[in-house]
Amino acid sequence: MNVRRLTPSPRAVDWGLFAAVGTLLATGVATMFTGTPSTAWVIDLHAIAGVALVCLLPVKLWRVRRRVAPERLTGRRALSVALTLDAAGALVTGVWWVFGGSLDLGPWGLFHLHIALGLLVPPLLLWHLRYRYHSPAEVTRHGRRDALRYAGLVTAGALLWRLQGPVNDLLDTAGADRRYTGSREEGTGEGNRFPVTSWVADDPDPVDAGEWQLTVGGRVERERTYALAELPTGASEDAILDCTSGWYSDHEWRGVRVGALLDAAGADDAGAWVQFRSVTGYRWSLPIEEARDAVLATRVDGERLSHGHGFPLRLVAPGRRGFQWVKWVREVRVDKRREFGEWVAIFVSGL
Ligand SMILES: Nc1nc2c(c(=O)[nH]1)N[C@H]1C(S)=C(S)[C@@H](COP(=O)(O)O)O[C@H]1N2
Ligand SMILES: [Mo]
Repeated sequence: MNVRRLTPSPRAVDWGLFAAVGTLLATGVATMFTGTPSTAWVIDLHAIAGVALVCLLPVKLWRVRRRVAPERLTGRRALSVALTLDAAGALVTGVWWVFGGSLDLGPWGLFHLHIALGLLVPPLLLWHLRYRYHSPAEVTRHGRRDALRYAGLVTAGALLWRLQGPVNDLLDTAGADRRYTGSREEGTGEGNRFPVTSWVADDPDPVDAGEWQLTVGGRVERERTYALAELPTGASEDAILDCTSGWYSDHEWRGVRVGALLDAAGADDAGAWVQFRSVTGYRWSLPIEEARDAVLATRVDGERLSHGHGFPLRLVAPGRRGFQWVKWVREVRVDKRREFGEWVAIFVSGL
């Protein structure tokens, strides 16, 4: 078989690279919100676009190989080299993760490195395109044949992605226990012994349980406050905490059902969102129907929550990614609209 017959025309390769990077960025960011199996296709698409990139990058490098000879290296070409190395790094770390790799980078690991390298590709690519842009009209000359080649490439990508599961199982790698989100299991069922993850240095002093109070307010008939001992903590929920930094942990959480708190305070009919606020300013909202089913936990697998895991009270939001499980909650607020500022708060609350 002649590889060149399978290879899209040069401009189509360039546009394919662009489309692959765009897809990888969009799906990579979207995985932040994939917490239920119905969203598994987002990661599938991410992986398939990754395979496409693995196939297209060598084609492109072969075509331009003479331009990057050391004696012909200019500033712009150095940028192209940096882009290539970064993209290759993102691919290698992604594939390595799938097959169970790990890396100890202090507070960070292989998955963080993958995210960092991946996020750097789009800006480098846009910068590169400022100098090396060609009109998409040039693609259409070979349009039909290129479309077929791409259909073949995507199919091959999907098949390869299907194969990684059996390969991981066969080799019994650490990648074999990955959830469909890409996360790997840690400390399931072992009480507080699972990773403590705070995002952007959100690291308050231990909360004094004697002074701490929970307020239920906003659009409610009667604002309520509770001391820790007053909370009606009879609810239990088995739920998986799945952090976007690549681990998950399944536990039995015990505490108070949010719906019970809303009923006691008399949530207003106009209330559509419920916001959970931490003592640190970190906060997140859920639609009110979903919030009613969520639990504010004081215990994990029968143990009192440790400080790192959010003592005295942390949100357990089944089906949501970990960053939405607010720790050290001190306020539940019912509102008509969602507060836009929480998107900022989750990044800066620790500063
Ligand atoms: N107040 C507050 N809550 C937070 C965070 C934070 O930084 N501050 N980190 C979130 C993230 S990213 C995750 S994955 C989970 C981690 O919970 P754990 O530390 O108990 O494992 O808490 C979430 N809740
Ligand atoms: Mo997280």
